[in-house]
Parts: sequence; structure tokens; C-alpha cells
Amino acid sequence: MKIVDARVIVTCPGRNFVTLKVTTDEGLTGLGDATLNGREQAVVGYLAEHVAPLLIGLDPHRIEDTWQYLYRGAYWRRGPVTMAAIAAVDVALWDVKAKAAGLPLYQLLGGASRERIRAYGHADGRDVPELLDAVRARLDQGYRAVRIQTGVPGLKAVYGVHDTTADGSAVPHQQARPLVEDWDTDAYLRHLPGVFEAVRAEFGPELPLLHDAHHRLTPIQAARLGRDLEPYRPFWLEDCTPAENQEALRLVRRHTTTPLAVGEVFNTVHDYQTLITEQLIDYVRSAVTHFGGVTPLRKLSDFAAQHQIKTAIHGPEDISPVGTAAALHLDLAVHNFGIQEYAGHSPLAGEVFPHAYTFADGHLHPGDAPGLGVELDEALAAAHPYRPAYLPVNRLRDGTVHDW
Ligand code: CS2
Ligand code: MG
Repeated sequence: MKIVDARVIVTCPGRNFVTLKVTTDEGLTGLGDATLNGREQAVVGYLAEHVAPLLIGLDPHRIEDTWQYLYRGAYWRRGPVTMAAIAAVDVALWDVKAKAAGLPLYQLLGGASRERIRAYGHADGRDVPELLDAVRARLDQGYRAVRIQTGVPGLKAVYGVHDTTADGSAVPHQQARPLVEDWDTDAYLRHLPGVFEAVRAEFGPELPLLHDAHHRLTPIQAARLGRDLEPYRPFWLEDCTPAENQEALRLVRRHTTTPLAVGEVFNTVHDYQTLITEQLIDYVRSAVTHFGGVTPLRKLSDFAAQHQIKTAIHGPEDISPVGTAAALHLDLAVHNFGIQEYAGHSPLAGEVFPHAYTFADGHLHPGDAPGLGVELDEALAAAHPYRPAYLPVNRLRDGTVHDW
């Protein structure tokens, strides 16, 4: 079998998605997600100019070799743009291989290790009453684990919630320049334990509650927060401090037993080396789309499993249905599955990307369609062209740019 076509398709069914479509001489097609939120066009250029032409004539069954060819052969390694592009190729080739075998992808990854995949949803609120309503809404949808994020008194932005401001005005997702959000770590550290106390008082001690600090704390501040949240037994504290400085997590780990989740911005196993070998984290968060594909993420999962660390693949709305499906096939197969983030997508995105995966009763399943179980309606995709959109930029009260 040979690859005869490789095209990059950009569409914006409510938000931008970048998809690679590979076609073989036997008429099989494969899809891969290459969406890098706010930097989509950089990946489009990398894929269309430097990768897609190299795929023509290759054997799509040679997934590992193609991955190594694109990773090592490029000379310039790692980084979110490169690894998103390689991920799209990797996933598209797994899609083709599984379709050729007439099997859902998870069957090529060792088969099912569980019947269904536990999900967590997002509950956001400008204040505690709004947050409690949002948690209730997720529970009504069937979720059995919830990430909780709120505004912070005195700050305009509802941090971590890209489309809401403290006064309730909707933030246009598409804008020509990043919006500027405000931040005050001390106010946040004073505020958050009370938020957990209120949610626990309302929903009891058992509901798994997750929280994302979005890299905003120093190590000692992260240690402080981890310890202050212990009475409320969080399921995890995510991205508590910028973890490029992997050693910083040693300090956090010394002070708190709150489980730590890290890695959605990581794109190779090297980003995790110390964190995993020194048991500094409890969950690895990389997405298939940002970690170079199914091939390396399976390897990372196995490395993490040696240290009793579980997977928790990143699954916000900016991972496309293609990337979501790839995650679910891995979630079903790996032994050390932890939990799957699932923010869901717009109904229009579901029309652009018809898919076999399902969400019900707080759990997901990839379905048993051959391949990934996702297709792309190219005509509908073309009807919703790319629109510039950025993640907000975060500044302290004195104007200093701060971690996101
Ligand atoms: C967040 C993301 O879901 C999460 O854990 O960190 O929403 C993140 O802010 C976006 O995916 C960035 O594109
Ligand atoms: Mg996160």
C-alpha cells in the first residue's frame, strides 16, 4: 500500500481545528489532529510545506519508521509545532492501519483493558454560586468527576475560563489579538480553599474534584496551595507550577500529599524524565495531538506505569474530535488509565467530524468502527473557514506578563 495524497484541512466549527487527511492507493483514508490552540497556522505551514510532500509514496503501514523519519530526520526536534505535525501523521497512519485490518484502533493497541472510560468535565463560575450551579449541571449531564475553576475576587477575568469575564460579558473567542487577563496570586491562594470548602459542603466528600492552576504558582506557592487543599481531598492539582523546571516539583512534593497532574504542554518524554523517575507526579497529561501521536503516547504510558503513574489525557474543546477519538482508543487499551478530560465540542463540530465515540453516564467509549471511528465532512468543513483566535495573555496588577 502507498500514500498517494496528504492534505491539511483547516476548519472553524465554533473554534479552529487543523486536520491532516491521508489517502492511500487502495482508497483507504486516515485522519490526524494537528490543532495547536492559538498557533494553528504554524502547524499548517509545517505540515503542508515540510511533511505532507514527504509522505507521498510511503507505505502507511510503516508507522514507527515514518515517526522516526519525521522526528529524527527533521534535525530540529521536539516543540509543540513539530510534535503536533508528527502527531497528525502518526494518528492518520494508525487510522489507515486499523481500517485495513477492519478493527477499531484499540484492538491494535492490545485490546480493551476496561469496559468504559471515566471522564471529568469542566465546571466554571464567576463566583461560588455560579460554580455550584455549573457543578450541578455537569452532574446532571452524567459526569462523575468535575474540574472546578472560579473567578477570584478583585480580578476581572474568570481565570482558566476563556470565554467569560467577571461581569458576565461573553468574550469573543475569535479575535485578532490575545485578550489580556489580570491575575493576583495572593488573592487566588486566599480564595481557592474556600471554594473547595463550599463545593464539598454542597456536594459531599466523595465527588472527585480537580483543579487547574495553569502554571501560575511558584513552587513554594504550589506547596502552600497543595497543603491548604488537603482537607478537601482534591482528585488532583494540575499544572501547579511551570514544570519545565522539573526539579521544582521536588519542593512541592515534600510539602503536600495532594495528587499532582502535569504535562498538557509537554511534547516528548524528555519533558517528564525527572518527574516520572522521581515519582514527583501522579498523572501524565499529554494529549495525543501535542505529544507526537499514539505511538509515543503509548510509550509514555508504559514508562509512567513503571512508577505507578496514571494517564489523564488532555481533552479540552481545542482537541478536535479526531484527537479525542485517538485518546479514547488509548484510554481503553492501556492498563494505567487514570481519567479522561472531556469538555465536549459544539454540535456543528460534531457534524463536521461525524464520530463513533459516545459519552454516557459519565463515561466514554471510542466505539467499534474500523480505525479511529471519525470522518471529516470536507464540504461542511470548507463552509467554516479559519478565524484568528488566541488564548488570553495573563498580566499581574502591575502589568508584568505572568504565566498563563
Ligand atoms: C486546560 C486547557 O483543559 C485544561 O486542562 O489547561 O483548557 C487549556 O487551557 C487549553 O487547552 C489551552 O489550549
Ligand atoms: Mg490544564
